[in-house]
Amino acid sequence: MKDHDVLMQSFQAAGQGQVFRFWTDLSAEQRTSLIEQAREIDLAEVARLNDSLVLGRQAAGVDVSGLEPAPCVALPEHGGDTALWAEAKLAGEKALRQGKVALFTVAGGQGTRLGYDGPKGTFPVTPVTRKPLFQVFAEKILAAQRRYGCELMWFIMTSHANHAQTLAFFDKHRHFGLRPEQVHFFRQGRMPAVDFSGKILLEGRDQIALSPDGHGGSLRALVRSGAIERMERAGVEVISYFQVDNPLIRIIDPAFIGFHVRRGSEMSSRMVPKAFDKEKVGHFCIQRGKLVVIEYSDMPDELATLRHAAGELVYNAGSIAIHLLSTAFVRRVGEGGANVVLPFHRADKKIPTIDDAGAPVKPAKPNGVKFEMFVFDALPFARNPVVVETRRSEEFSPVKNAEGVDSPKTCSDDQMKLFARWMHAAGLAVPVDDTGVPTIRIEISPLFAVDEDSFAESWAALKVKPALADGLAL
Ligand code: UD2
Repeated sequence: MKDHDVLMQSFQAAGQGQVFRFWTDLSAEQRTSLIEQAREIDLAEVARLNDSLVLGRQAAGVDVSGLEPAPCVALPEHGGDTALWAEAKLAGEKALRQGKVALFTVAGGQGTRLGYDGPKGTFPVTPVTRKPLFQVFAEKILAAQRRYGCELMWFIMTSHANHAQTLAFFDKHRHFGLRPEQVHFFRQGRMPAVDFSGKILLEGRDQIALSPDGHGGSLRALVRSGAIERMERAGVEVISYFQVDNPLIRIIDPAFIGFHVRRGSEMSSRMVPKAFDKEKVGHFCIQRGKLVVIEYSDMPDELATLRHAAGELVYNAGSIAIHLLSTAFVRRVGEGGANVVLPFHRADKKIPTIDDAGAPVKPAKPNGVKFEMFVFDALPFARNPVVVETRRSEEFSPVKNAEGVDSPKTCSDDQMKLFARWMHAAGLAVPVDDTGVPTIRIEISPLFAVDEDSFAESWAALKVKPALADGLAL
């Protein structure tokens, strides 16, 4: 029997034979493509997920029992120990100089909310020169390499949908000054969507409805793609994990790295106090002794809004999806031993499909379920996880929506506010409105400065200082 007959039979046996119901109509090429897609599917995994998440044999929803607020390392201005912060910074700088740190961007999302046609990392994000997100990160890497005298490996996880475009973009822009060999791309895994009775959906006669398996899928993709092995061979011990949508992020922060290393942590996280009660960020909590993140959509309102007598929020630690992971931990979780399996989450969606005649169906309401893993679900498996506070204004302003909160406009304003603060600290008079947004357009490349101190240094070193009158791009 041919290989594909065996595969088709296994689908029949699993009650998923409908995937091949147009087989006789397909060309040889279409058949090969359908077989390749089918090979990506782990039928036992789908059966397990159907049982637990779709057919309702397990209580639906995330367990929110027994929650307590998680302890965090506070910033010095919020009572954190200044000496500890200084020691952490030194330890992080040492790890960087020793080449123990690599960067990892998850860029496999579909960016639907932004309505931008292209990989999100190619979105022009800076206020004056409209640099794309990928370039901002590349320049931060170049700046860190200069400062720490090391070469940093950068891993970028793409999706099937945006992989080729992402690679072409880096080629076209000559990797923004990085060596092509230090930038590594790999695609994340996909999961099939099922209807409400657990049947895998077709998107076309020769196309299974497959979609990215969530940023939590990055851990197994790091292992399966060989990225972890590459890191191990290069002596990398710490992976700086970040999302593609946030240009403010300090992707190489020695103090954060230092806390992670000194605590012997396997997975560390950045937190900001929530901006308002129901901000759309995860909540760091302790649940039966383990650190967990409860996503905003799962957090009961009464907990999200609960306040201490003095008025401050009890569950105030917001997750901004910035983590450090140890290489050994990613290998352990990514390989998925019996005791370290990341759960899948169910998302009911409108999934374009076809009817029995093969005609396209655009559903008006959710018609099926997608399965996704979240990276923060690895936290309960991590030894000594540490949560470190950061300043929102210096680290977090994602581009998610076309308008309103977390939009290109708010992100551009936040970048300019930050640059204006550096400039004010260096004694420059930048005109700002009452919210701190400069009234002239300014932009500072990471190659010029990455913080207040480096700005002061670079500015002092400029022989000819540019005028500020109409704006400034350094
Ligand atoms: C995420 C967090 C939220 C908060 C917020 C901060 C989840 C579920 N929630 O919300 O708690 O920290 O970020 O910005 O994570 N991605 C992939 N592959 C996928 C799916 C996503 O690479 O299959 C990437 C995507 O490209 C992006 C990141 O993961 O860089 C976040 O994805 P999102 O925008 O869907 O997450 P969001 O805004 O719901």
